Amino acid sequence: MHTIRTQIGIVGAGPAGLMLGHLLHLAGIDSFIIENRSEEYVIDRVRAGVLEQSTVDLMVENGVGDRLQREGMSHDGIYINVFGKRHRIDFAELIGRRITVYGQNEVVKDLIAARHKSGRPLRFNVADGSVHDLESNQPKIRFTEDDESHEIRCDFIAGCDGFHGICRPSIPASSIHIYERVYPFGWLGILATAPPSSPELVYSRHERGFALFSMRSNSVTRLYLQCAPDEDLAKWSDDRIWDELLTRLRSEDGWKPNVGPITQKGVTGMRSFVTEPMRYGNLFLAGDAAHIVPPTGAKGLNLAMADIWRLTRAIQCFYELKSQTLLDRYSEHCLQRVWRAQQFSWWMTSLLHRPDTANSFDFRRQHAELDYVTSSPIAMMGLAENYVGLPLSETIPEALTR
Ligand code: RFL
Ligand code: PHB
Repeated sequence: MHTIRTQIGIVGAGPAGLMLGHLLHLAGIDSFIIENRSEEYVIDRVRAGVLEQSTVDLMVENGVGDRLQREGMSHDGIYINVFGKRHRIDFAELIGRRITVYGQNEVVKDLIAARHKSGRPLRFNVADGSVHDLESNQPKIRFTEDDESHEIRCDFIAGCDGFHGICRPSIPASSIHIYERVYPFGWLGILATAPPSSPELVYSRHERGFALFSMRSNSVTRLYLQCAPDEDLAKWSDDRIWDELLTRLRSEDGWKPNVGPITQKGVTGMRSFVTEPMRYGNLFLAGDAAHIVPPTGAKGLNLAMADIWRLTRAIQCFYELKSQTLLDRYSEHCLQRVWRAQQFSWWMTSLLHRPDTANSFDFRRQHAELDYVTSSPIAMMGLAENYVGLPLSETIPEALTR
């Protein structure tokens, strides 16, 4: 067995693991990142598109935001299409902040480039990952690479390995509490080569169910349809997908998405999920490894970045000030934001989807809520404040802010 010594062992090279590795590098702290997929797979995985201002600021302030600033699309608001009528929610006017549309795969690409540039280790295609001695002062990660066994000995392990990773399941069930809700629907998502026909996102509640219009660039449109959680993609020809998208998104003012060749399609189930606490011994969970939100609020990646910002500060505080305080409060600090995003994501989901089992009361109630949120400036302000997200703020020991 080949032994590796580092300060922080990171499992997972998604946005959370890569950003943690980058921020630690800037702070002069050593880390070793392992990822069980290939570099190409991680970069090509199509996921999030909406970045909160705080995520953009974190990337720019830490030297990984150049391309984001050049190519990211700044949006002042969104549209909500209520049974064919489009309403605009103007974030910039309501609360003076905006969002940026920049694909998660671009974020990952930029972070991988920064990692390669740093010269610090990032290993793709590893197998048999496992974590050990989590309660000790020297937790360990074991993995195999090219049939050779390795053991990483570190001070802390960051479990950044997403919802299906190995870190969370390595915590004894009696030491964590899981809060979960699984929704009775999913999203069928596509990428199409078609110029976006609206400069801003359109969330649509149609009689036949939810649909979302988003984008990735001036020539690529990203679209989603509410479907069954186990929807069989084979039953969806490109023509059927476009028919359904056009039906659900078209609005009375004549707006509809541009149609073009579909280059990627997939189905995603939807769940709300929280692990408490986000720590066991010297294993710290971050991002999707600790919590999942339904994508309607566009919060998952942003929450992952907020966790990483906190975890970096806590680790810095440990090495620079010999203080465990922020590590001890990591979970509590993260969970405040996590639960707020959970509430918002659940609310956006229930506001905009066609419930499977709705009775006529539920339908009328949802309609009244949609009316309220698209007509009252106060209700719009609540949506806007949550959608663009809160700034990252926290009491950080003064020595670390200098
Ligand atoms: P990730 O991205 O899942 O990365 C985890 C990484 O760990 C690797 N891994 C392992 N590595 C080593 N050993 C093992 N045993 C391992 N097991 C797993 C995995 O291969 C992977 O590379 O988690 P992370 O870093 O926490 O990032 C979270 C985000 O990916 C996620 O929250 C977002 O994609 C959610 N999301 C959205 N978030 C937003 O903020 N804004 C959005 O607009 C938005 N839209 C979306 C979304 C997610 C979606 N899907 C597909 C779930 C839209 C969709 C459709
Ligand atoms: C996306 O562009 O992929 C996207 C946008 C908004 C969401 C979810 C996903 O709420």
